[in-house]
This record gives sequence, C-alpha cells and structure tokens, in this order.
Amino acid sequence: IVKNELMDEKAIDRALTRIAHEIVEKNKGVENLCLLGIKTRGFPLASRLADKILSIEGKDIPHSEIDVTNYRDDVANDISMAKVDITPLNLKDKKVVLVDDVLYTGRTVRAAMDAIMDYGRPACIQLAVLIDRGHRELPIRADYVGKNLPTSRNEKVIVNLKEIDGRDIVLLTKN
Ligand code: 3GP
Ligand code: 5GP
Ligand code: MG
Repeated sequence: IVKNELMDEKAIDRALTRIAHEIVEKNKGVENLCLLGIKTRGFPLASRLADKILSIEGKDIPHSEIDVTNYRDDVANDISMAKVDITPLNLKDKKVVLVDDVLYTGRTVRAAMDAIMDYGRPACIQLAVLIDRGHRELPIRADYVGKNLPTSRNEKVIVNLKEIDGRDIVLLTKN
C-alpha cells in the first residue's frame, strides 16, 4: 500500500481557518448559527471551527455531534431507524452547518439532513467538509471545502485528527 501525504497539521489548520472565515462571511455574522459534526471525525472538526469563529467574532457557537448511521439507506434496517443519536441542541430556525471529514457519495449527508428534518425545522442547512473526494451518487455539494481531491474509487483518504488519532494528517492510500 502506497501512502501519499495530502495535508499536514499546518495545512489542515489553514483550511479550517479559511472555512471559519467563509462561514462568518456567508452568514453575515454568526447569529442563529450552530455546528453539527457528523459522527466520529466531524465532531472535532466542528469544535475547531467553533474555536476559530470564537476568536474571529468573539461569540460562542453551539456545536454538537450527530450520529446518522441508522439513517443511512445502505446501512440501516427498519428497526434501527427508530434510534438516532441526534444533538441536544434546539435546531428550530437555526442555521445549521453540518461538518464532516470526507464527502464521498453524499449518502451520509443525505441521512444527516433527514435526521435534522425529523428533529426540528432549521432555517437552513449548510455543509462544510475537510476533503471532497468526488464520486457523488446524490445531488449534494459542500458549501465549504478544505481540499478538493479527485480520487479513484479504490483509493481511500485517511484523516487523522489529534483528538482521536493523536496527530493531524491527511493521507491518500492506493492499493
Ligand atoms: P470517521 O467519520 O470518523 O472518519 O464511515 C465510518 C468511518 O469509516 C468513518 O469514520 C470513515 O473515516 C471511515 N471510512 C474510511 N473509508 C471509508 C469509505 O470509503 N466509506 C465510508 N463510508 N467510510 C469510510
Ligand atoms: P459518503 O456518505 O459521502 O459516501 O461518505 C462520507 C462519510 O464516509 C464520511 O463521514 C466519511 O468519514 C466517510 N468516508 C467516505 N470515504 C472516505 C474516505 O476515503 N476516507 C475517510 N476517512 N472517510 C471516508
Ligand atoms: Mg466522517
């Protein structure tokens, strides 16, 4: 297996700094904004964006984790649909920014949107991802992208984050 380094710690941090600025710019401030990190690695990314937005705007942005495994069309069976681990945040009329590490087919994001809509009607939903690796199977795109990365289907992007993996790095593996 060949591994290519795509982003180091600095590159990841710069991308997140830029995305934090873009979120503030696009939303003309941070009013009613909240961040929802998707399952494992989306959450530390959402926390980092909240930290950066705090230092840019001086305001704390509510952020939380969402686990949409049970909403995925290719994973869920009908019984598991009942239990979704969604956020303690009140999402009604909020501008929700979904945050994930890698965007691929778009099925995870579709599932997240479904879970959010079941939970309460937000004002809007936006999407921030560290890596967009292409291969969408649904009409979904990200509003904020750390790095666009054309990949083949047999490649895999490895995202390591300090909070979970002890280091910050993005690698591309080829079999
Ligand atoms: P993560 O969100 O914490 O990074 O999808 C569940 C986990 O499997 C994800 O954890 C993701 O990193 C990892 N993963 C790695 N490659 C793939 C892939 O090609 N598809 C999916 N769905 N998950 C992958
Ligand atoms: P999708 O649902 O868009 O196909 O895939 C997105 C989800 O699967 C993300 O939560 C992401 O963690 C995971 N994923 C898909 N492809 C990859 C990949 O190449 N690398 C990593 N790290 N995660 C992936
Ligand atoms: Mg993920």
